[in-house]
Amino acid sequence: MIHLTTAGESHGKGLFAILEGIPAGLEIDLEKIDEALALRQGGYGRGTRQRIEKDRVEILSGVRNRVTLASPITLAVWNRDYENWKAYMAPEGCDTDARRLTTVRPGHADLTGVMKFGQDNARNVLERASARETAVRVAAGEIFRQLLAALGIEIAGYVKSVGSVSDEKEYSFEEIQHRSSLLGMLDSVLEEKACRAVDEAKVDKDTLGGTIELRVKGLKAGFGSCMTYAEKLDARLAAALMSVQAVKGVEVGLGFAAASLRGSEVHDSIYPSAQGGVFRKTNRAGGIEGGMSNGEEIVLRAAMKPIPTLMRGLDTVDIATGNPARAATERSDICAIFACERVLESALAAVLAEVVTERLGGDNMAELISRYGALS
Ligand code: EPS
Repeated sequence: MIHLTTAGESHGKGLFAILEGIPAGLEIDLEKIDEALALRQGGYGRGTRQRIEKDRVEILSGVRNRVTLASPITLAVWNRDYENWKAYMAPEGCDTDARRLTTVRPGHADLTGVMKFGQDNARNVLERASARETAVRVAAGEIFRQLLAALGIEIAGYVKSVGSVSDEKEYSFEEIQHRSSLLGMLDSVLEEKACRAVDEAKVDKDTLGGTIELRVKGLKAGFGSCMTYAEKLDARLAAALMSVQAVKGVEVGLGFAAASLRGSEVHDSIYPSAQGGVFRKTNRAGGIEGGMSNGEEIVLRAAMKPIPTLMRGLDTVDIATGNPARAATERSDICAIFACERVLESALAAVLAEVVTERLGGDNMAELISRYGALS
C-alpha cells in the first residue's frame, strides 16, 4: 500500500518525504526529479526565495544504484536559506523572539493556526503552512510519475487563466505535454497579457491566481469504485488537488458548466466499435463515471486563489495586542500559478499510484506491469 508523508518547515533545515509501498525494481531517473524541482521554482511572478534555493533531491533510503528496493524511500530537499535562519529556527536552540509574526495575514493559516495550536507567534504556523512544503511533494510526485509511466500512464497540465486573462480553447494531450512558457499557458498572445497583469499586480502590491487544467492519459477503465464513497476516484483526485496550498476549487470534466445544461448535452453517448469494444465521441465526464475511470482521458481543473501575502497588506488584528493593524508583508510571490500547476501534477501522481497499487498490488515492478497489461 503506497503512502506518502512529508515533513519540514520553510526556513528549517529542509523538507523531507517518506514514500512507503513503492514496488522493488523501479529505476529512478534522478535528473528528472531535479528537473521537476527546477520547474516548481520557475514561473513569471515568483518571489526572491527562488533566487536563494537551487532545489535538488537527495535520496536517503529505499533506493540502491538508482533502483527501488520496496523499502521506504526517504527524500530530502535541503533549504539553502536555513543558513540565514538557523539563529531563529534551529531545533537544538534558537531565538524565538526574533522574526515574530503577530499581524496575521488574511487568507493564510496564521490566525486559525495560532488559535488551534495555542501559539502566540504565527511563525510557528506559517513555517509549515508555507507553499515551500510543496517542493518535496514534487520530488515524491516525480517518483510516482515514473512508476505510472512504466504502466503507460501519463500526466500533463497547463495554466488556463491568470487573473481575468483566460484561454477558453481546447488542447490535445500532446499540445499540453509539450508546452514551455513563462506562465504555463499555451496561447502566447494571452500569456503576454497575463504577464502584464502580473506586472500590474506587482505595482499595486497585490497578487494574482488563476485556473489550471490537468489531464491523465493511459489510465485503463475500472480504477476507483462506485461501491464506497471513500474509493471514488473523482473524490480522491479532487481531494489531492484541494490539498495543495491556495487551491479553492476543483472540477471534473465539464464541472460547474454541467449544472446549467441538460442531460442530453452532458452525458457521453456510447457506440459499438468495429473491434468489438465501445467508443465515445465526447468526454464531458472527464474520464470518470460513477467514481471510476472509464478509460477516457481524465480532465480536471483547479482554481488557485491569489496568494495571501500582499505587499500592500490587508486590515487585520495584531494578536499580541488585539489592536487593528495591517497584515505582515512576508517575502512572497506575486503569482505562483506556474509552480502550482507542477505541484498539482505531483499531487495527482501520488493518488494514481496509490489507486493502481491498491487494485493490482505488486511487490515488484515486473509483477505490477504484467498485471496492468492483463487488464482490458
Ligand atoms: C515558496 C517559498 C516561500 C515563499 C512562498 C513560496 O519562501 P519564503 O517564505 O522564504 O519567501 O516565497 O510561499 C508563500 C508565499 C506562502 O505564503 O506560502 C516556495 O518555495 O514555493
